[in-house]
Amino acid sequence: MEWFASMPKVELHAHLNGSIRDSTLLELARVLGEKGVIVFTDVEHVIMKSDRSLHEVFKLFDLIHVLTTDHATVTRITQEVVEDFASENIVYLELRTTPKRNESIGMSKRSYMDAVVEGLRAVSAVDVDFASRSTDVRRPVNTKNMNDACNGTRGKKIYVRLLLSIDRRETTEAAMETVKLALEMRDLGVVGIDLSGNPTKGEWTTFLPALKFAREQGLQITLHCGEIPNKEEIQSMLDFLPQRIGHACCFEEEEWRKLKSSKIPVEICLTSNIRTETISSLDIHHFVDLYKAQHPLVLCTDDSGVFSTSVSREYDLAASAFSLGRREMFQLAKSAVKFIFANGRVKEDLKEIFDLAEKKLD
Ligand code: 6MZ
Repeated sequence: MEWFASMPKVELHAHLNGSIRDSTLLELARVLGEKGVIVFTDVEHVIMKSDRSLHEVFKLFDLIHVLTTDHATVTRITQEVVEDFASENIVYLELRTTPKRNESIGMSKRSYMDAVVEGLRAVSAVDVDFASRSTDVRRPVNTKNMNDACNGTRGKKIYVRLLLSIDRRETTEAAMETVKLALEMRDLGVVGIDLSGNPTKGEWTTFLPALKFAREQGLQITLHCGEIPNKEEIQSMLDFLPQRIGHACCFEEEEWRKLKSSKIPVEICLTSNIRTETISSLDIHHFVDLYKAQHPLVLCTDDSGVFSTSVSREYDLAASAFSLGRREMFQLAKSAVKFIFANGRVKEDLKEIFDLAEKKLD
């Protein structure tokens, strides 16, 4: 674990509201309990429960969203989530979140996102690079100011880019609004669009117009794909050729063939898949087959708070479950740089970070 924590890593599939510290959720619940908005003891039990079905996970998200409604809390959780990832040597983070409207407290999708950006600005434990297209100029990597990987020194700098999520409960219009917001916020580090939410809800065709528009405008796209069996949807998603997909659990032969020939990178979330019982055990996880086929893969947490995990834990888990050595795990982490949505300048910087760390491997 220690070793994986000290190695530089990239996180490409992390939902903001799924990555909140338990201690923060409990504190927020206590305050709302004192105000009489919720019954703290009921909520405490739900937050601390360790195994949840996929259905229960989405019920938990509805509760988390009650706890994190206001702008100040959104700012706070963003700051904490970035600090937590930086503390385990994540050198590049793509953080995704669903812009939310809540008229009763004057929150629009834009003001929600402004609160997220405020959270990035509030981080002081590390240097956060989160913008922008206008600074797309290659700068020399400052080795002193960079994560000194593999010697235990904690991170000093993290690149953060944002993905705006479309929730599967949303309408075509709401999805389009999210895409327009993403375009408006490109200079604030927004690089793409994610389609997520309860996979038993909504129809793929509802989101297609917004996703096509996003692509035409040059945004990158990642889709939650195959969290439940749905052959028709999985095939349509693969035919759309997104830049990445998340999960890819409930595929059949034909979909595996399509995926492999398309070479669409897959964001793999081991603990999430096991905890939600989407995959029954690690020894039959599709990681093995995709890894052997040299299909582009990246290990991610999904919801580090909800599933009590971290990127380092996911690497540790993969290494022991699939008998992979440190070098192989390092190469896996390094290869993720190819699949990030940020521009060439960031990719070059990250390559340099990984090359330097590689020289220090035993
Ligand atoms: C699908 C998921 C997810 O956007 O409020 N989300 N969607 N599958 C998953 N795997 C278990 N985990 C999280 O973060 C929480 C939201 O992310 C999506 C859900 O829409 C959830 O409400 P934000 O920051």
